[in-house]
Amino acid sequence: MGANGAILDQSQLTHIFRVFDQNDDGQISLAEFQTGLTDGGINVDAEKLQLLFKLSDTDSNGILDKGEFFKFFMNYTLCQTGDIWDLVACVIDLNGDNKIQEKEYKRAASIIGAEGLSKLQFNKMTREQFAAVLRTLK
Ligand SMILES: [Ca+2]
Ligand SMILES: [Ca+2]
Repeated sequence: MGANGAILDQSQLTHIFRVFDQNDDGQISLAEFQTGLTDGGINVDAEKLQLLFKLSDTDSNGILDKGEFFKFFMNYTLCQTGDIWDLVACVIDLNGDNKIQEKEYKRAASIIGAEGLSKLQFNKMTREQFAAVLRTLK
């Protein structure tokens, strides 16, 4: 797929943000996130949506602000052709370089659950390799 085809501009992202932000408080709650994505046609269970939300909430304050949501939605747009674990791996790859650095890996492990992930030998996996690992955990 063409890299440019999936890029959304600021006004499109703002529009999508408003659609998700049902109570119009300028923040996306977990419930708004789940409703927005489910209404948008994503077909995964609430638990995985919660995982996506936590991974997207980079300052861990329990809500997504505009910046966090825009980042998530750009990843969503770019990665939705794969399965849910490709999308999760995209969200984990915070700097978007297609590799999972140790910092990104540690954050993911703390959110996903360290028991599964800590057994792995971490060695700068690519995003695709990481998605494959995530699939084996569930
Ligand atoms: Ca809201
Ligand atoms: Ca946040």
